[in-house]
Amino acid sequence: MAPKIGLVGKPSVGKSSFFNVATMNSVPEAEYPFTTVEPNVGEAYVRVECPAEEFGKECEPNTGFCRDNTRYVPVKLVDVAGLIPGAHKGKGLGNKFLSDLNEADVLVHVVDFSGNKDIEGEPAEDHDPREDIDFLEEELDMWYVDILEKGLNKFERQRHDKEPLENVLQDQMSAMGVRKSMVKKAISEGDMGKEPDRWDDEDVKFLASYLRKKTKPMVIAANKMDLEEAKKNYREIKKEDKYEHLEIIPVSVHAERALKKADEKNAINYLPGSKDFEIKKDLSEKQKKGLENIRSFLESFEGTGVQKVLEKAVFDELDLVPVFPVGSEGLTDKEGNVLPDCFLVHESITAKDFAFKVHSDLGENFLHAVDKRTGRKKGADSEIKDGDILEIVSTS
Ligand SMILES: Nc1nc2c(ncn2[C@@H]2O[C@H](COP(=O)(O)OP(=O)(O)OP(=O)(O)O)[C@@H](O)[C@H]2O)c(=O)[nH]1
Ligand SMILES: [Mg+2]
Repeated sequence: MAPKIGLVGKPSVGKSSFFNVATMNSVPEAEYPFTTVEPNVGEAYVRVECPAEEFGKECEPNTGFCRDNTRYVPVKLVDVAGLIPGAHKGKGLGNKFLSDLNEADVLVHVVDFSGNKDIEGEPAEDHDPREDIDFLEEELDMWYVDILEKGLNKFERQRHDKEPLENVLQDQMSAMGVRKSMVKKAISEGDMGKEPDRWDDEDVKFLASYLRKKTKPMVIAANKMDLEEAKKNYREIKKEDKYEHLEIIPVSVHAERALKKADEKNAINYLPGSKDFEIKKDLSEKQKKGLENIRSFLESFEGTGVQKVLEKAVFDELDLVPVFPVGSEGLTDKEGNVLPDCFLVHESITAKDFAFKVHSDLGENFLHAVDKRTGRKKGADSEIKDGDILEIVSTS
């Protein structure tokens, strides 16, 4: 199962533009707020080093693609409607669409760093992006509070069942990925006691916020960095202690789009995520100037930021690593395709957990795995490693 990344933020910050450029779609994007109402779901990619070259081979991916020895592995991207302050009380489009993000494993908060839009996405001057960073966390917390309260009410109503609180809450919030262990840990860290009828609003908010941060870790995409105002805001905010704990990645969706288009037209050679590109065709002076501007942007910010945001989310926030399952013959599957699959799995899983991810039959009938680099056997409990190529040997 590919990890799912949700794009959130106030209207007109470039969520749909980010979605389009990362998934090569063309959903509507526009200057006015609430351009998006229904969610868009698409396939984006994260980069992984392809191991085929180590063996003097070329890979044949079932999903995604490979370019210059870099494997682009699919992840799911979801673009939803804009969110404004007070959404949890029904403002704007309210927060009903947040349920479209229930299953998101990680969020990307797209922020317009230029300050050219107010908090509701209407044109403005000198709007402070700090406000956007702050309000969004509050709205997400309130979304969790609403659902948590439903769970607490249920717990009160069913007291006679003697079902532990963490079980009731895990049930109520399962769509969001809340687990019993998280509820227990939050309650102990918040030092709030185990009797919800004694909790005040602050306790409930603490628990909601804790669960939100655990189940929806977040990366901030500081978008529109091609504009001077955005660069200025970024430099200032980066220096502030208050925002030190956040992953803020400078992004220009427009720069990424220009490069991808030029690459498609064979005018340049650009690999998504790279810090540079090569001009292949004779271009007009104007075109060259435009591209040179983008080149200096790439130098300053180490790329356009689009790939970096996706990869921060998948590799740093979710701690996923690539593992390549193959059959018994060399590096191929039964059909003879070289390194056909790449799974993104949590770095702490075992060889047997991995077998279950590939196929439940392989997990149930697991004997051992074989590390295809060394030929050594790996037992059920041995941890998988970043970039492993594994054959699963089972009785089935
Ligand atoms: N300068 C600049 N403008 C951008 C960039 N990315 C998006 N925009 C512009 O921002 C505006 C809003 O873009 P959308 O992608 O529709 O924004 P959204 O966040 O999906 O908005 P809603 O669907 O209304 O919530 C459009 O005019 C885009 O062209 C960027 O990297 N740089
Ligand atoms: Mg949109």
